[in-house]
Amino acid sequence: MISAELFCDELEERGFTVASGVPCSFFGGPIALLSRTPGKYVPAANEGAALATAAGVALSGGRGYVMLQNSGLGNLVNPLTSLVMTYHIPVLTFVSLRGWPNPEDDEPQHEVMGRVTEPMLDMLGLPHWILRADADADHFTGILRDAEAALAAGQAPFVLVEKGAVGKAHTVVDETEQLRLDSADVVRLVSDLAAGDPIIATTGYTGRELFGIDDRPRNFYMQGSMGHAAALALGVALGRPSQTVVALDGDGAVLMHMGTLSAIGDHGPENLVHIVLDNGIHESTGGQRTTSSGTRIEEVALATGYRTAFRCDSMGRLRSRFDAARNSPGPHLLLVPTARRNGSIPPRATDTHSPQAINERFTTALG
Ligand SMILES: Cc1ncc(C[n+]2csc(CCOP(=O)(O)OP(=O)(O)O)c2C)c(N)n1
Repeated sequence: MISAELFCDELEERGFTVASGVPCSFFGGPIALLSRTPGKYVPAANEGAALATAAGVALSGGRGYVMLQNSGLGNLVNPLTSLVMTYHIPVLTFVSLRGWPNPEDDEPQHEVMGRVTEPMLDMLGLPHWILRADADADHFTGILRDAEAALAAGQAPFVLVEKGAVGKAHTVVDETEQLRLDSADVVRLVSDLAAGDPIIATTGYTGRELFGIDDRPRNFYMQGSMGHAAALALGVALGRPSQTVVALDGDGAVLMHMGTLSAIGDHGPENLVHIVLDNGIHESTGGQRTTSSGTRIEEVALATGYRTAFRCDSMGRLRSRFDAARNSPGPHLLLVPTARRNGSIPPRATDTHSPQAINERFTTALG
């Protein structure tokens, strides 16, 4: 393992002064270190935007790099092929290797990408190296030398990062106290109030919390596919117009594919209630900050055409707004500021149910 300090310092010494990305816990150390200095790390909405930002840094004469989880490689491929490769813009990309080398050691949503990450880069003709868990400083600097040669040759080099290859660093927590609710209390209340309604829960801790609190067949735990819970709920709502459908989302996930708010606002499903647990961080990957503190997601929802959108900073308000939303035409958005979780996080739904079983029992429960 190399330390997070060494990772960041070696890149900075080579002139890579700006990083961008979407967090994976594998990069928790470097992101925590870089985030201590304003301007060094840009928390991107999605992986494609991270790549484009780093490409912009390169166009301006600087050097940028990107860090992402391989589950987000699909989000990156479009600007990779159309922008970085086509315009020959030198950007260095680090991709974590989830679901690899043994997919059984990881969650099921990582199985396919674990298997195809390297072949995908081969197909695209991109040079790549693996930073192994037992790599030392010499190995890392050797990879960086090779990557720099590839950049100089107009290629887009990738470094694939094994679990444990880069060390951790202490995350500085923003303690600015807003009125924030306990997310488990919120999920419990929503699950109670939603009674027989289907709930589509976003990836990470939120779905786990719902599973731990109240595992019912009408819950769809969306492990992976970050940012698409609301779009999935939109589809379900369209297929079941007489049934209230609840999307239980996270701020990082909403920001990742914020255009979906516009699609929902435009389409106007009357039976959709979209709840966003806004803790201001990507908590499931270690607590890296999102940009939600500067973005009024509920106001964006209203601006796109949601019928109502409210910030609910008390349990009483959430209860009354949820009841009102269920009983009046939507789409509705309820944004709930939630606190960083403390205590243990419930297990993943897929430790108990296979993804296919989650699908089948959800479909059966919908009738
Ligand atoms: C496309 C993609 N990029 C990155 C990830 C890794 N990832 C899993 S959960 C998560 C954080 C989600 O943040 P948020 O929606 O705010 O929920 P929280 O973790 O705070 O509950 C990330 C970045 C992923 N699963 N998919």
